[in-house]
Amino acid sequence: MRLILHHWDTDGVTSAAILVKALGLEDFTNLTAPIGEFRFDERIWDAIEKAEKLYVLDFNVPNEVERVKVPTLFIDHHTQPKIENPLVEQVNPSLEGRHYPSCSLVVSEHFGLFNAWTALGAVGDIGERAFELEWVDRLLKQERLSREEALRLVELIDSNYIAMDREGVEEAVRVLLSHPLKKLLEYEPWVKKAEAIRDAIEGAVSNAGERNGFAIVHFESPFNIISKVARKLVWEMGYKGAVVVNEDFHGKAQIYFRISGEEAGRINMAEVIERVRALGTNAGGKREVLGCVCGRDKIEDVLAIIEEYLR
Ligand SMILES: [Mn+2]
Repeated sequence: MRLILHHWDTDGVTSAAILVKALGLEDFTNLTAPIGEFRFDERIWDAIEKAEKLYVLDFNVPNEVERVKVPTLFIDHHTQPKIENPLVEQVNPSLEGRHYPSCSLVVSEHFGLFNAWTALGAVGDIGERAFELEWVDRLLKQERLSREEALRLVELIDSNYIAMDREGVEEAVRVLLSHPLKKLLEYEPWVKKAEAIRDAIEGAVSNAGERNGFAIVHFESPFNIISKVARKLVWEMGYKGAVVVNEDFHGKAQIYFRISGEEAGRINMAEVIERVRALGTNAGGKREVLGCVCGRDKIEDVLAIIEEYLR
């Protein structure tokens, strides 16, 4: 059995479809990891045991790949160490200091098969900036896809993982292989998921309260939309920052704190992250962002810290 493990996003799904088509695989299994977790779970390790050949695409898990005991082709574009496992052929231009916008392009170059899937992988990973790349434009034109249609297809394919639908992500590879892209613009399971996600984002944003120019939003949703809600509030609606709380994300709490570039000169986010982490939460982020997953009983404590910085 040929086993393909791929990232859950559009770049991972298109990379898998390109590989299947390039190799003319009739009989294959494709799996993705538990969404949001960069590791192989038991389901994946069980499948690897039955596999005669493994492909790992756009999924940056060098430590897991070091442990596999079957011949493996590991294609990626993320920065990662050189793999020592002799069973693994690692194809990654970043090892030679060359940065690729998507794994789909690495897969296409490796097999010499380029189509609109290659372009969609790049649109998925770097957004509208992909349209500045000559080859993206050319491959989309060849399939008579406009930029808007390409962005919409990425939204539709990504709706599977944003809805935390692991099975949906895995099915997406066969859906791509069996439909022309134009038809997929109306593929109902994806259109419905994308619609539900848009509604959930709109609903959260429209419930925003305000304090000292910062938006404060509480909602409950099984969708992983918290970063999109915060971006919308700060980038599109002009708040100085946003405190967003998903009070029930599969039984846990998600808390997200995003500030504008201007506020980042005033608020020491590294310090906020440090203090939130000291509560025993799983927190991380960068200069303008704090993201945190914790027990629902910790919400009040985390918010108490964040509120000290909203003055
Ligand atoms: Mn990628």
